[in-house]
Amino acid sequence: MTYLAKPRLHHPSLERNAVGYTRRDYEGKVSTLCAGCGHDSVSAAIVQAAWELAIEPHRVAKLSGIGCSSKTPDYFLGASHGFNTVHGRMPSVLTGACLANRELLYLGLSGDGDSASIGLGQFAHAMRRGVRMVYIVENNGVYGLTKGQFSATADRGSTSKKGVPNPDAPVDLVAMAMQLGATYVARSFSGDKAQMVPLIKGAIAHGGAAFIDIISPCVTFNNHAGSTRSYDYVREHNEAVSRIDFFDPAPAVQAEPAPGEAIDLPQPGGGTMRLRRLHADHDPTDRVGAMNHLMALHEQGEIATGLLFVDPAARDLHHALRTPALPLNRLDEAVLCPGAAALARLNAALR
Ligand SMILES: Cc1ncc(C[n+]2csc(CCOP(=O)(O)OP(=O)(O)O)c2C)c(N)n1
Ligand code: SF4
Ligand SMILES: [Mg+2]
Repeated sequence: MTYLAKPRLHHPSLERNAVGYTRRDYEGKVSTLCAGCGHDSVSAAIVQAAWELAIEPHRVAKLSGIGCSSKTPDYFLGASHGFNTVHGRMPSVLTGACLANRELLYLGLSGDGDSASIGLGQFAHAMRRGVRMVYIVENNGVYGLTKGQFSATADRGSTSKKGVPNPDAPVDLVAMAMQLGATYVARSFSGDKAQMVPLIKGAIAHGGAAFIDIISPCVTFNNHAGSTRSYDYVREHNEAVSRIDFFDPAPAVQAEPAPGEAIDLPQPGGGTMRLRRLHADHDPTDRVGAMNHLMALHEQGEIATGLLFVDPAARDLHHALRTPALPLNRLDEAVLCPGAAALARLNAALR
């Protein structure tokens, strides 16, 4: 048996959201990951974010590659569409689905091996093209599913479970996403649900290429002294650059922020993000400044978490390609076959 189904019965008094669903309606199957795996906390944060935003589960498409991280879409949003693709190929399948039907919310779930090793090219092109998606990497620095080899995000000098140091320089997916043109870039830690949930909500509302790298420790193969992806290491070196709150389009109550402490950023996909800067020199709308800040913290051995960059006026691939608002399978014959006169006009324009 590869999964366990959860009981369908709900207690009648469970709290319901604006579309009438309880949190249980956003859950998936019982996880088969190792007890304590960071990936399960990410799944719980996705459930919470989708429930709070009152997203109808049938409006979501979850896509993933291969790995323990890529198994997680089975453990949340059980009533949503899902496609477990090939190792490293999730971004191109997601791009195709997204272009065919812009009415769904696309959640791409991946691992550091899936996105920074075999899938690095796919990751890069999805970011630079501005695919409208929420792309989450559950980053543990190893290939968990194949028993703990270093992945491309492992820090140079960090050691494997058997004490062997990694000789290679790490790929920083956050820095790459910013450089390549992603318009919402964040990093979080699976041990910090209070930070993860609003970051995921902000990414969902963003309406462009949103990327979140979540440090998600592998308790079985990469949680020892010498690892820079262990729970202890990340807790000790986590430097939050910002805290965000996310408000849906009709917030009931909004507390007034103290002057200079917060900025409100309306999102192209709806809603408003209120961002509290924890570091006075971190301006999340300044891509170059955000990259400098990220690098400076990295040089000090710190891991910058929070919303690192956001472009509030983001444009996505639908805008660039002028795709139709209707899903392709709902375009009727009049649109698809405009007739001989239109074809003649087109041919004449090309002569
Ligand atoms: C084409 C191909 N190459 C290699 C593999 C073997 N493989 C399966 S999962 C994986 C790495 C997964 O690592 P990551 O994406 O970091 O996920 P994690 O298990 O750490 O969450 C590899 C190399 C495969 N399934 N397919
Ligand atoms: S092997 Fe690691 S990544 Fe995979 S489920 Fe276990 S703890 Fe999680
Ligand atoms: Mg991994």
